[in-house]
Amino acid sequence: MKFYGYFRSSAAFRVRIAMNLKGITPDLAFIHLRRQEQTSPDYTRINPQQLVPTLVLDDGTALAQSLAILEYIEETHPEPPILPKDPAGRARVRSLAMIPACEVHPIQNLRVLGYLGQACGQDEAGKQAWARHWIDVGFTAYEASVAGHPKTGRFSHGDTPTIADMCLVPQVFNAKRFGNDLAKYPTLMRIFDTCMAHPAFDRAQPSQQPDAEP
Ligand SMILES: N[C@@H](CCC(=O)N[C@@H](CS)C(=O)NCC(=O)O)C(=O)O
Repeated sequence: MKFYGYFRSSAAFRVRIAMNLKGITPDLAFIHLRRQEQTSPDYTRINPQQLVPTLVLDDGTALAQSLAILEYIEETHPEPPILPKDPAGRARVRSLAMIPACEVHPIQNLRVLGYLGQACGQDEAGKQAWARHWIDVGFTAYEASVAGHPKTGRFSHGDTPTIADMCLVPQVFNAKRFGNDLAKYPTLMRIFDTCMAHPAFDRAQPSQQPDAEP
């Protein structure tokens, strides 16, 4: 298998965590997003969405979209599980995962912030305020969903990492970059700290990647 990622990509970070947990060690390819390598003809042939990550299987099948890749990994490498066994638990985990993955990350993505600047005249401060706002909206919902919930454990759901944690943690890294006040989210941050003490999360963080830059 070959994994196309970028050290600072949140979506690639999610998949790196799952691969670390499950002991999957693909070949690595690095797509430099700031240099727009995602729009090159070669990469566009692999991933017409021009986004990372992409996981290319040994038979050449290219899988795009981190949530789809996480589900593929779970189905093909079931141990340790990253989704609960019960349908309601799985639905809760997917629903939590979708807060950062669907409600926050897509609207503070590189190309969206770029468009805000180029087409809407926003300066750097304006773009950062936009990102902080939507992170706050998502994190307020996440905090309310996990704080005091009977299914919340050491992690977002129970005492082992799930897809929800894999989507949450990279979003917290983004929030730190944008300067959000994270003290407003004590349960979310308690879960983040638990995750980052886990080697699978720690080894997946941007600074630990071979293509990391200061
Ligand atoms: N929903 C996609 C999001 C992928 C995505 O937005 N990737 C970002 C990096 S985190 C990217 O490739 N951005 C390139 C760009 O904005 O041009 C997924 O979960 O895989």
